[in-house]
Amino acid sequence: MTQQPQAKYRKDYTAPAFTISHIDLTFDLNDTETRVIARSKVQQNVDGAQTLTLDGEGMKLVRLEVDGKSWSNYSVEETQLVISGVPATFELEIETEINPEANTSLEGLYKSDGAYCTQCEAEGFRRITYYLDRPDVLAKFTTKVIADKGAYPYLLSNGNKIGSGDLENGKHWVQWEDPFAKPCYLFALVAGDFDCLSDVFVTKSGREVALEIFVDKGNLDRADYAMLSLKNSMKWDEDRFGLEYDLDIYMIVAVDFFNMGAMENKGLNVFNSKFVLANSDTATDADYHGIERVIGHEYFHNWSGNRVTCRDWFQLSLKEGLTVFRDQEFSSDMGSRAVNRIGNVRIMRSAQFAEDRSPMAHPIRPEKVIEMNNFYTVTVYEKGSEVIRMMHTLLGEETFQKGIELYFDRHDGTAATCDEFVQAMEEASGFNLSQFRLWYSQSGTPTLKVVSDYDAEAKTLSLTVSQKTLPTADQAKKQALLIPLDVELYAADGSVVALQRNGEALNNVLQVTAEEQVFVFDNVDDKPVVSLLREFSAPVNLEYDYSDDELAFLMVYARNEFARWDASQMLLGKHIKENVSRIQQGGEFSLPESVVDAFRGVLLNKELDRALIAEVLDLPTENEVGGWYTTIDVDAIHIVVAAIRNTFAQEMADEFVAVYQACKADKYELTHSAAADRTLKNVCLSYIALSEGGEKIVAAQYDSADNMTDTFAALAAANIAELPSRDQMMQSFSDEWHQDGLVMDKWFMLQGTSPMEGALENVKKQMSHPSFSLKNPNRLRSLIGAFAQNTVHFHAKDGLGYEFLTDILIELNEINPQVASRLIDPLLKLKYFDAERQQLIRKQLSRLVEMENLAKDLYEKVNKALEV
Ligand code: B3K
Ligand code: ZN
Repeated sequence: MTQQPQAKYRKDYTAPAFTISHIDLTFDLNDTETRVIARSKVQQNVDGAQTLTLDGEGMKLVRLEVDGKSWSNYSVEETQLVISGVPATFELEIETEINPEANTSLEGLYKSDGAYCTQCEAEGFRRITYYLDRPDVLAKFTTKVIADKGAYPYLLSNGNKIGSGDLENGKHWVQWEDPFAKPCYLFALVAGDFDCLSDVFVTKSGREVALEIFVDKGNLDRADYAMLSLKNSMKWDEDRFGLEYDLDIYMIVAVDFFNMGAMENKGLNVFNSKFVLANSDTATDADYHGIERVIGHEYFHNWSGNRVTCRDWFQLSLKEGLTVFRDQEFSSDMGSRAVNRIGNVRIMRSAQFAEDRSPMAHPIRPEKVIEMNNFYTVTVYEKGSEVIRMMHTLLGEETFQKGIELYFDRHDGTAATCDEFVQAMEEASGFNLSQFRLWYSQSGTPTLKVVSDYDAEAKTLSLTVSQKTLPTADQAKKQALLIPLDVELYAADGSVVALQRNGEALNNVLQVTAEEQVFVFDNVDDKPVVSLLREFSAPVNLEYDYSDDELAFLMVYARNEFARWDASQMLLGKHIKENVSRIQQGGEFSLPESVVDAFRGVLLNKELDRALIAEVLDLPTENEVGGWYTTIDVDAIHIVVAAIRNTFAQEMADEFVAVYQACKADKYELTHSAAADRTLKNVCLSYIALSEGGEKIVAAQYDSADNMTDTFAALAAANIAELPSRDQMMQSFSDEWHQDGLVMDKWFMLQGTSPMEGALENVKKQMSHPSFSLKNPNRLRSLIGAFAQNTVHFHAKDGLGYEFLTDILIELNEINPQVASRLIDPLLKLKYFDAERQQLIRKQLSRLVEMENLAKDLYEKVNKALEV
């Protein structure tokens, strides 16, 4: 390492010395030598400033002019261009040369297969030209793109097209103008040869917006669902948030090489093709759901992110937390609210709670950052959304919307802070959010412990609620938070007991504000069953001493579907924990008949939404279970989760077959209810695969399936049950789909998560499969990322899993540090394993830390992990 990467702190924010109001860009595209001319109008922003320091990396400076004259008073440093003695207002012209073909980091301008595309968030624009690469510098952009007309018939950028023409040598040009001032992270350019799906959306005020989705040639039949989702998003944002689209055109381009899901560049979204392309032969119901979600997410950013952006990157949750909240609400309004909520909560409990326990723990508004790309996390996104959701719960939809309106009115066209968002909510509602603000600065998962006490004589129920947040890697001291706790009481016959105190009706959402607090309810005739933290009303761990009977009761009687599912999870959790300790003490696995019966009751309940039944029967992952322990016993957890799966499979074998048959459809339909049937059918299949005679049913489904959901479910069932026919099915799938990377990702994922003996050797072997490439982030995540979640094999005591991942990280450090930095996460949690495994992980992390050229991304994480 030449120079140690430096951290930046939130507290050090200062306004920029200069701002840029306009920038005119010209790109002359060439694979290895692209020329970029940037003409900017620069103004002094701090009195007396004379030195303009621009960000820039990995490019050649060709020419520098100030007010039309060559300027020599500058110095080029590794990551900056320092221009001295400049006037208060001037025009700056910079010509640079970059090499898109050599750019494997997929940040800045790069080539994805045959097309040029850009990714500028967070700090990628500085790889295109020297600029004030920070979100609080908002400029109006025009962009002229020049390229070979035959190879790149489409030349796209932000805003509206304002001119085009042909040039000599078979080249052509197109010029774009974006009327909205924006930070450079929202800049985009795409050049390529595509098929284009076009449509029109008429906004509520009657404006026509052209919609265009660009896909690789031959993929037009896979773009319809993305288009439908886009139109639904536009309509939904008008109906629910009153927000209308503002340009004449909205473009989406699908590319195969992309580091994340998608990017909300103004008027020109660039998407990972995974979140655009789908038809029933290639995509599962889960893929369709992902497309709807991500198309919505990026569209919603047009207001929450683009019209109002972030003052600095520490405020990232201002746009991401709010936009995740908006996309979650969109998915819930379009489909099943309960199933969507369950999905959100599973992510919180498995991934976000785990992040809070890791060396990378941070509040939703981080205080200290070395590499910004490391902070696009489940904490900033998902917990950020939970924080918005808590405000929604406390204020109610109507008042919340008033706050949103005030926020957008007040901050439109500017770069804002999280504090300003809360301020708008507070002003619009009159609700005091001062204690609530702590959610922005305090990291960690609070534990909410509830003890109930029923007084039969006084007919009162009291709930003693205490909260505690343990120290996290980044923050030792914690304070009491304002925690909304949604509760309901049930009488033995399942009827709801109204919450009241001194003759007054109480709200279901209790406000927990102190370390310990008692809530008393009157007129409770008999000892009730308590339903707590309904809808997961706060991102906390709940501790309450439920009996099996109470949980089984809630699985049937809780009014709210989410609460029923949650009760089933708590019941499973209790028995998983009990069995893990039994196994650790040399005992035998056992599961009471009553637990199986509770689940059987749900399976056979004809009143319930089938998608919800499927969620109840879908066991927590071994990774999620690991998160309940301070020392994770991967082997015991594996034994117990597998034993529960097997017990269910054996004890409910007939019921699974019956429900499987009942859910079968004559023909494929892409509706929420048909998808719910498929989900339940395929959960049944995963159990059927484990019981006698199951293999035949699995094979029959694989052979006769007329859609990818069913094909993949059969393959996954064979994989997890290690059926003898598994290899043959995998082979036939690969024979059919090896040309199609996106479809093969499903196959690679199964290879990565296979429980088979020799799983690691198998993963290594699949890296030479013709469809695999280390340069493609989707392939990497599917095979290598999945293997790192394959707990028993990844954490094998010989340490070879750790060594394998580290070998790959070393290679990726050069190719694509951002993706490497995502893959490393399982190695950061070393302190939760036994001494032997810790030692093995430490050895691998040391290999990384000793590298000469370790990228900032890995540097930040590895060092934090080794400090702990
Ligand atoms: N804003 C982008 C994420 C950019 C990630 C940069 N490493 C996508 C999104 O959240 O919508
Ligand atoms: Zn986002």
